[in-house]
Amino acid sequence: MSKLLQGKLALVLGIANKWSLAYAIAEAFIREGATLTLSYLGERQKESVEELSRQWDVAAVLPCDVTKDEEMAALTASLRGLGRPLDAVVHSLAFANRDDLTRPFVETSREGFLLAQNVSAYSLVAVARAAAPLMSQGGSLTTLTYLGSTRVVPNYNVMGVAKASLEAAVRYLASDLGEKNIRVNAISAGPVKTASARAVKDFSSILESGPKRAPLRRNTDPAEVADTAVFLASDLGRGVTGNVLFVDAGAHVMGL
Ligand code: IMJ
Repeated sequence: MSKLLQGKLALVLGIANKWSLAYAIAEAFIREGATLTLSYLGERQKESVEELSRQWDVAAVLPCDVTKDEEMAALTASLRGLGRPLDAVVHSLAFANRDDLTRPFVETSREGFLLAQNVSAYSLVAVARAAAPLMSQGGSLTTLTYLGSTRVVPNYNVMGVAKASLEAAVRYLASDLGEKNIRVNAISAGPVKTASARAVKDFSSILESGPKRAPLRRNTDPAEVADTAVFLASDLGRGVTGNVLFVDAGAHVMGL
């Protein structure tokens, strides 16, 4: 069978290590024949992303701090330098102050609120603006979200509000960019033990609920999140935009 992303150029933002959802997505994109460009945040991640990228067909490893307009402009310039159109972008990044994910939400400071919004939600708009001019043949922009955007999940707090904003941005970007045949979607993944989640208090007990509560009676596997990202980036997803797709073993449908 022909590969789903053969001949496509993709940018994946948000690989921190092998456990990142972005890493599973990069692996699946490679499996399906895509050429990758990867981004890293700061010098500390540079080495580890470059190290991980050596096993793949990677066209470029580029710096990208989504809070800096000059780095977004440099990202566009570097991608343009590759001399071929960009087909797909995966945005898999978020940040909130750790304190804001433990203290009661009502105690969130203005600064902490704006930080979470800036890195976790506005960054999708910044990435869309940086990438859209390069998607001359249309394209796909996919972000990662979580159920805490629409339901209260203990401790998710300021990230829940940022994810609500992110999901709304998905819809407005889909509306703006649709005329260029650029599709914008989010994948709402069930809990996965990534570096972002490991820091969460009682994460093990959250993972214990999957096999008991989820319709599929198990937790979410990063590989199935990645396969949905492949679908959205591929021609099979051509009619899908402005959507939030749950890849969570069905957990979101349950009332109790
Ligand atoms: C995060 C906090 C509270 C509950 C949580 C999570 N649950 C899940 C997560 C149930 C699944 C992970 N998640 C979906 C996230 O979006 C995490 C974002 C995040 C994590 C950290 C930890 C370390 C830090 N800042 C962070 N910022 C965002 O300093």
